[in-house]
Amino acid sequence: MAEVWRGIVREYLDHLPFDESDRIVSLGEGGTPLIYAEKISSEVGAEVLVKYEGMNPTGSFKDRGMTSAITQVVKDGDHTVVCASTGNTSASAAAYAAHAGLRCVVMIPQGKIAAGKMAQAIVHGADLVQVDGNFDECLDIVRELSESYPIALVNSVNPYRLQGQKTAAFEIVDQLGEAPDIHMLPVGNAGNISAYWMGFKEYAEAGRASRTPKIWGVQAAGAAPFVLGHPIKDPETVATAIRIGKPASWDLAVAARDESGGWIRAVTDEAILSAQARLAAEVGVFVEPASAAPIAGLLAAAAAGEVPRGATITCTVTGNGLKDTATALGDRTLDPTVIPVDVEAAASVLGL
Ligand code: AN7
Repeated sequence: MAEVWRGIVREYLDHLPFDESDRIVSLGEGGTPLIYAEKISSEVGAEVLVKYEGMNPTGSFKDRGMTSAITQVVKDGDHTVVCASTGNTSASAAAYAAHAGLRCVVMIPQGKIAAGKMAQAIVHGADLVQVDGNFDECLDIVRELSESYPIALVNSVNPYRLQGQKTAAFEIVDQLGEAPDIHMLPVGNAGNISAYWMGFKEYAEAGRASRTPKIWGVQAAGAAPFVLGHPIKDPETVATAIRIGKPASWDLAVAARDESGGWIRAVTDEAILSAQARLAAEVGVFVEPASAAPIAGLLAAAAAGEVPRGATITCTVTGNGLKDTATALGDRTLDPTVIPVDVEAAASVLGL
């Protein structure tokens, strides 16, 4: 019988702050595919592989950090968790809290969450509150709430979140048999870039890879505080997941960028949507807009002649496109041609 994936905490227990006796709260997250992107590879002159994190139980990479954060919450004996979110953290927190029998409270920026993500928080039974403000302001509120009330904060400022999320870097090295030359990912609140750098460094120190990759982070042009060098007040982008102006893990992300010899750049919303469409149509991988940012960044770097020929480049595509079908469809409608129950009509409409 084939071995069954047991979720990231059990699979990487030796590298995480838990042991066999802990009650591990898992939905079987991690073990996501690393998929070769053929056309994009030949276009940029490198081997490009996408780490499809939309395959996680709630459809985003957040599940890696949530299994570890909620496991620790249960261990600590807390009964309520809280988070601010642009959508994916709340979907994940709601699901893992439901599994563990905890109350989940969520603060989201009003009107700026993709429908699928909001539906997830609702069906998993979270207490959802919209704030007349942006993500950064929501995070300020939940930080204060968690200081004043017996509620555990499960945003990525909770160190157990990054512990779980670093396992994606382990998987990439396990899948390739070595670290890539370059790893690319979208940057919003900057937890994930920090977690990947920690993961790549730890695996190299443990002798599982002979080197660490350069980290290339990509932001949306209207929400690019790292590119500007300072937090911004009114972030705006079609990629609502990364509509963040005051990233919590600022120093860790800057360290990931600088220690790895990498960079953090910005791409336009137009380039993001175009990269999203290419991933869907050419690679067969449907991602949400934020997840396409690294591909857009890679294409821009290639156009500028900055992609080393033949390099192995892994790109984390962080969330599933099913969460936000409206943005992906654009002005395309859901009304394909209707025919009678008739083979001739089918052949005719297909031009066969
Ligand atoms: C699909 O859910 O911040 O740089 O509250 O959902 O670690 O913040 C989501 C972030 C990239 C950015 N791609 O990761 C939230 C939230 C997707 C995301 C990011 C997010 P970080």
